[in-house]
Amino acid sequence: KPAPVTRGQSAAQVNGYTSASKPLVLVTMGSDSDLPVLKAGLDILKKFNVPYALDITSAHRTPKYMMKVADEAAGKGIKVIIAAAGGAAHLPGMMSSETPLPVIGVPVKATHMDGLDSLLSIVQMPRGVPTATVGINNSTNAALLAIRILGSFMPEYQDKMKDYQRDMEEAVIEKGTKLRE
Ligand code: RP5
Repeated sequence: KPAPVTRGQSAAQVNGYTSASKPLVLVTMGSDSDLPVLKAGLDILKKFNVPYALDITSAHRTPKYMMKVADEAAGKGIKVIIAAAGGAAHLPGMMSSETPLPVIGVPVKATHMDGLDSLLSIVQMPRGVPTATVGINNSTNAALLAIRILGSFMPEYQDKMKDYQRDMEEAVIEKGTKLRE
């Protein structure tokens, strides 16, 4: 559970997540209530030593700011945007409409519709405005996909991804071995 936030601090800072000075990935969300869902993905970015920036850009509450952030991201050296939102989750698609960068949407389970509303809001984009979509609350896969994209032109991330996949494979094989014993 995230630690309580006091005046002058952001939930991200309180929980040990701070923006890097030269980020490659922008992780943004519709509300700081989405932050607990993003924690697993942020941990993956940290594990792979990916510099990231954090922000809150609501498609509905801060539409002008959201578009500004999307518009400026590529010029600031960002290579991939991860955008999490729940309910009428327009954030990833709207950011995708304003940037040439790949945008990965994380549907957040935030309403009585269990995240299906968020999933469909993000995945059903019109032709011409692609927005990658991971499973509901699956910020882990959003981070891993972002790292794979970085790995396509930064060999060090591709090497780390191969190590991650090998470790995952070994862990599953080991579990199976124990079951067969
Ligand atoms: C969305 O509305 C946010 O992404 C969040 O998932 C949901 C609820 O936001 P809060 O009312 O908790 O701020 O825009």
